[in-house]
Amino acid sequence: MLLKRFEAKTLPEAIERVRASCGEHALVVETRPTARGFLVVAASPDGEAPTAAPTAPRAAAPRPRDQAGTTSFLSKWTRGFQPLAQKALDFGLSETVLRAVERALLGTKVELSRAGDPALPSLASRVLAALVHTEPGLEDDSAAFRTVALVGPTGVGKTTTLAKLAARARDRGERVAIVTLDTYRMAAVEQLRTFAELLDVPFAVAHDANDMRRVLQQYADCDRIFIDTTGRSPRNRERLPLVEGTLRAAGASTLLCLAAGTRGRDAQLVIDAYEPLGIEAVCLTKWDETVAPGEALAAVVERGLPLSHVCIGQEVPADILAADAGQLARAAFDCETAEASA
Ligand SMILES: Nc1nc2c(ncn2[C@@H]2O[C@H](COP(=O)(O)OP(=O)(O)OP(=O)(O)O)[C@@H](O)[C@H]2O)c(=O)[nH]1
Ligand SMILES: [Mg+2]
Repeated sequence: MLLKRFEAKTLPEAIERVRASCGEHALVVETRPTARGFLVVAASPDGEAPTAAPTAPRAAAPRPRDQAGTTSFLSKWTRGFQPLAQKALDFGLSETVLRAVERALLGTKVELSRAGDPALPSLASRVLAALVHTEPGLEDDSAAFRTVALVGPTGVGKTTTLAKLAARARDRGERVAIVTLDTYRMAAVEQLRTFAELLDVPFAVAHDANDMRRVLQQYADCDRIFIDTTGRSPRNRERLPLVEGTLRAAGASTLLCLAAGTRGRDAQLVIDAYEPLGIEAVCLTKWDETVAPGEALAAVVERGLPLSHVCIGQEVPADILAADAGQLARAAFDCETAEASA
């Protein structure tokens, strides 16, 4: 069984899509409002052919009774799922995401009432991987990411990530240009100019929306234009409308850089702060600096945002990987080291 995600403007529309795709006994794992309407995560029960029957999908299956009858912390989970849940919690994954995975597993043939089903870890990883959306648009020729702005809190690695992405694009044979809006921090322009020189790609500074339009015309023949922005505390939204206007003028897609070690609530705060810009994808940076990247990862998953890359060090351009949902999910359940897994 694989989880599928259904988004629509209204909940009834989303449920209708679930019904059409997963059938009358669809297992609804999660429903929640999103910026664009409603998201429903659901799956067809094993072996059931999808139908378009007009009855409502049933709610998620109840958890089997905890046979141990204990009230300990771990009894929150089915016995079979407990060891995996513990690993994933150590990794930082949220209970919300884990609960969704466990519920989805209840609709499968895997044994959850006792520990040790050998099929469980790989199936759980597959279910979690289905919840992790990835965005390959920065690595292929999709027009959506032709002009991309890197945004995020101070010091998360926006400029470094931009340099890594620009180098990868250039190495694929794309004509690349770099523009910066960051004239706020001292030496920010020089930092990026140096990267641009090392990469041998054109570089410009834009001070406002008019500047940005002019610069983009100048780079009209480029395949990819990367825009760097000033780091902002997520609690200071004052200058955001200005950046928003300039990025809209550029028609830029927004890549949110979020440090992988950010705690869950703070990650939600960052996402809230940058949501007005319209976040097209998230890059988890500094994966190498944390032992619990799951909190930031869970925040991204819970908000239904796609993940584009994971950054694993300071080296440009080597320390960046395209996000791989399967590998991230296996890392969460296996507690592999970041370098080996991301
Ligand atoms: N360990 C590690 N360090 C990183 C990573 N990405 C960037 N850094 C380092 O983090 C520091 C800040 O990186 P910048 O790219 O300047 O961050 P920024 O978000 O552009 O910073 P501001 O423009 O000041 O907001 C630098 O020392 C980078 O080398 C990463 O994935 N892992
Ligand atoms: Mg910077």
